[in-house]
Amino acid sequence: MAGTDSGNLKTVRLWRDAALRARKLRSNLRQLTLSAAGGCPGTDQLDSPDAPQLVLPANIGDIEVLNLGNNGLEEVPDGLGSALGSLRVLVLRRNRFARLPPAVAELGHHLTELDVSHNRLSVLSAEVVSALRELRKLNLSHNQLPALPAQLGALIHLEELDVSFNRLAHLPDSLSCLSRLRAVDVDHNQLTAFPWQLLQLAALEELDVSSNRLRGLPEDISALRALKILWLSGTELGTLPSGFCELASLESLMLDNNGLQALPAQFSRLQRLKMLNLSSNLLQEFPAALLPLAGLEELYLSRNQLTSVPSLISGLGRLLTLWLDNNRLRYLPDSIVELTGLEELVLQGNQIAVLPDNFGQLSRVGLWKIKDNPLIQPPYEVCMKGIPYIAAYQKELAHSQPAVQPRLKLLLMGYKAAGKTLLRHCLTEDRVEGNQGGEDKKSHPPSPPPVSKGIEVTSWTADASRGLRFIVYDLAGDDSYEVIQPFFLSPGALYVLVVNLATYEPLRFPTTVGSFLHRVGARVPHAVVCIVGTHADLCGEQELEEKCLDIHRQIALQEKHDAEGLSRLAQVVDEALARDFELRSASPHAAYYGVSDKNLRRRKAHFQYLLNHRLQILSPVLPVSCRDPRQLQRLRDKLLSVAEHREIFPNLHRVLPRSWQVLEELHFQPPQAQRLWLSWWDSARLGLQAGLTEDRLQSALSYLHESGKLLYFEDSPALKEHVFHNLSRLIDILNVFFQRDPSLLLHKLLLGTSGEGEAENRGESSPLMAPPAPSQDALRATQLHHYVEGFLLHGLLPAHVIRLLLKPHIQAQQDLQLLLELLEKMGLCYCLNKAKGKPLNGSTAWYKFPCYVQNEVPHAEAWINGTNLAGQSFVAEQLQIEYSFPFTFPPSLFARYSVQINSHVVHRSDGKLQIFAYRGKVPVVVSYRPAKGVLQPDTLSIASHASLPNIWTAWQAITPLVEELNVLLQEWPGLHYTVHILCSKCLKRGSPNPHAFPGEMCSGVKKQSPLWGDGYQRVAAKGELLSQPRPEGVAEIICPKNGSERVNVALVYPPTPTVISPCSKKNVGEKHRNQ
Ligand SMILES: Nc1nc2c(ncn2[C@@H]2O[C@H](COP(=O)(O)OP(=O)(O)OP(=O)(O)O)[C@@H](O)[C@H]2O)c(=O)[nH]1
Ligand SMILES: [Mg+2]
Repeated sequence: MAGTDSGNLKTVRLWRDAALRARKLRSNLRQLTLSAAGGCPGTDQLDSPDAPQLVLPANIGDIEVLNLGNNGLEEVPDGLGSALGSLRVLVLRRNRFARLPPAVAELGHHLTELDVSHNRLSVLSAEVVSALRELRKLNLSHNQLPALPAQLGALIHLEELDVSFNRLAHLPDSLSCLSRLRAVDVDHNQLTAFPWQLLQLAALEELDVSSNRLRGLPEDISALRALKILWLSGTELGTLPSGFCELASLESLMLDNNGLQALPAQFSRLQRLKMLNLSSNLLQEFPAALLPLAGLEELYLSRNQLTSVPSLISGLGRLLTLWLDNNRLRYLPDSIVELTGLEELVLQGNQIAVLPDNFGQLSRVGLWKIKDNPLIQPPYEVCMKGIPYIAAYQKELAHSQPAVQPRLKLLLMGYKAAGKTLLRHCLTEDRVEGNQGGEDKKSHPPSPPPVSKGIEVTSWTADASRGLRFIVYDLAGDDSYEVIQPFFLSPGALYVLVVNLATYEPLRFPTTVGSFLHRVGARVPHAVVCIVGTHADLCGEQELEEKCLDIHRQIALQEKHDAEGLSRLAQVVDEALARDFELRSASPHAAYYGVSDKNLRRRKAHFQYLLNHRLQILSPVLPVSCRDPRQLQRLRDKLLSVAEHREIFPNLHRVLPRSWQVLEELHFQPPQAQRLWLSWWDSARLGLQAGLTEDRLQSALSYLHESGKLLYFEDSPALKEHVFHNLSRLIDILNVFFQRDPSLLLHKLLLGTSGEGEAENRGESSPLMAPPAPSQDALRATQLHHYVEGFLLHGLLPAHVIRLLLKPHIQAQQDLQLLLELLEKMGLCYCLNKAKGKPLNGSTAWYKFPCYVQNEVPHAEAWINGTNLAGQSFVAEQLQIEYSFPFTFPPSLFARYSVQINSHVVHRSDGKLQIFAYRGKVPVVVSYRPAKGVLQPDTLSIASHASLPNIWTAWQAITPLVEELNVLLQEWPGLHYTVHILCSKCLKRGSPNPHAFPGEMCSGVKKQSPLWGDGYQRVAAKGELLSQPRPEGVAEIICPKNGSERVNVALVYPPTPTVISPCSKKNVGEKHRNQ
């Protein structure tokens, strides 16, 4: 198979040819295009038993160009041969001809062009072929021809011949007589050697032999001296003969996918080469023979095994395009910056740590890909932003004093009571007591608190001599924190998964280890994880060994299972890609029915990404007892040695601009240090003080986020306006809402009321640990108790009770308001009774925290129409988009999503697994169905219904919700999920297993754009839903679950684009910032 690049290039060429052809035809020929009734054939027409009939109009004797393409014809219209005395060009492409229509022979003495591509020809009649003596161009591609007749040799005027995508194993000998042939396409056939007949064609300028198993080229290929364009992608060449280097006219050469390990030395004689594709070969060294090819403009060397690029590459001064992705490059030569004409530079998937100085000189580069390199200098986040940012960074570095500041974010995760907090105390305290003293000691009590305080962040100077610090995030294990935990998982951190070995048993692996690994992997692909087993002192020696081994074994099994699952999915995509798009679109039974090649390739790339970015789990399990100082010391040493690994944690070893350090210091100085968060503008002002302009501030903040010092959600449209530098205060506040203990909550409320009117207790000591409040009015206590119950059962709290809860943390009413807005933005709660943007006019605002909702089903009254989607039959048509999550479902996703949709719906009623609501007057249902075993994955679906003529209202209702979900899912780049549109007929029938049309379906045969892509390019996916036209000329689509049943196309495709989605928060943010 030709590679992706060759696919792209080929497409470009095809387009160019088509455009030229069309222009030529338009210029001065009399043309006629005829279509069968019903327009172009869609899926349904292809399957219909009756072939359409065409009738030729009268008086067409002077027509020179006749286009009968795209009509599903099996026979040409009657009288074709006799009626068209002047016909020169006949287009029969995309029909159903099984043989060349005999009538075509009658046109032979004047026909110069014949296009019968994309038909079902399996044989060519010698008689018809030999009649076409005047032909200049013949297109027979995309048929099923096993051979060509010898009579082809009689078409002595033939200049262009396209027989690609057939089943040819040989070419007829007579082909060698066609001395005027200028362009030949025999790609995608079953040739087993380079056809000698072609060597006789001295006029040949363009030749495509790709995707045949040639296994080598003849030495006398040198005979093709006129050849300008040669495509040899995927032909298993292995080596090139030296005669190849005599093809001195070559301008474009595709040699990708050929197992080439080297090029012949004389290759440099191909001095006219402008485009060379050597991707997907086995080159270990950059071929020296390329360096003298001074005219090269495009050079593709993707997917080889190159370890370096010679500095003489600067001699290729005309290069516009240079692709070096997916090699093993560790650095680039300094001279690469001299290639100032470069417009495309692709370096993704190498081992590059440092970019040369003055890299910013490559300012013309528009297509820039650098992902998946262990970049240190400039830092990864700068490189990702593009060449102008690199230029700015390098300029800045040159003017500032670099300072090294090793610091690493360390996250302790694990099931509740795994021993995280004690481990944190022991790891950090002993050290402090040992030799350093200072800040850390003061911030920790000598022994851990009896009750979990929730999430905590502390700083731990692990190696004073190097100044190495860990910022330790202790993520409480209780389920209630699941909804906020993901905010703290970020790339570039060290993850420590803590397991209680005393209580561990093999059956508990999924809950205590497996699910945590899945969560981290979904949020932070490629994260580095180390597994620590605590409570070793409570286990016998053999028990310890067995348990550690079991964890190790089960991790390996889980990894294998996931990787195999992904590979299988990738294989299905490959198989679908190997089939032609039209074949795929012809049968609703086919996998990826109707999905465009582009979408499939995107999906394939996503699977590849997931497979290449598995977690990096450092084995084996490290057992430790918090009672044994020696074991603790061993663990400390281990963590330090992991952190020291340059390849694993490049961040820790990089040199940072002085201004970044100043920025950090400024954030933590009074008065701003006291504030809960800073707005982007506040932060930008500090940046200016540090000498950082706004454009460069982003990189500095991303760095501070990754190294754990603050939280800055660059990718979240809702949160990127804030910089959370006061971590401990923010976390204290978040903890207040997620400590599910009723007595603690009540205690806090009583404390809050006791403070009313008194001097405010603003001490730093936790209210949790404070002594019980003085006696309260019993009535008041009962009332508060009632609120606590309502909160824990339904997630409901009125604003004034929230104020009581937050009393120790909040100064003014205004702060409370800001904080509530923040909680809404974070997707933790929403205001029940506040209309969008309107004040409450004095009434109490009630807040709902969906993660607390306990009732299984929403209150049925809200679903006034009395419909349910559980399987009854309906009068209305059902629309249901289903997201399914075969590997893992982020535990907090449904709760977060419940909040995200609030601005789009009214009259909602929430259950633990379902939300009933309305978009205007149209009902919508959002349902989460947890997995039931391996065969039925977790699903999240969005549904609505309406009568068929009004089905657009249902689309309008669910579209913003779908978009909202796509936005949310971007927070989990390592998550695999699929999107489907369930068959409305099946739903109506109450089928327990309705057919699922692929969500990235594209519209029929003509348009190849995606309905909405899922997975990889999620940003692109967003919004495509509404911008997607339905396939023209297709009214119904067959539902394969029930053979002949047809579903109205309006139930599978959204209507023509009419509505702009209201959910572009990103734009709102941008606008705000630009003000
Ligand atoms: N014997 C023994 N007890 C331990 C060890 N590590 C932790 N513990 C005890 O186990 C209990 C739970 O430990 P924590 O550190 O609070 O657990 P955690 O993982 O922080 O729990 P959450 O914060 O609720 O998720 C405490 O009583 C600890 O004293 C250990 O290595 N040996
Ligand atoms: Mg804890």
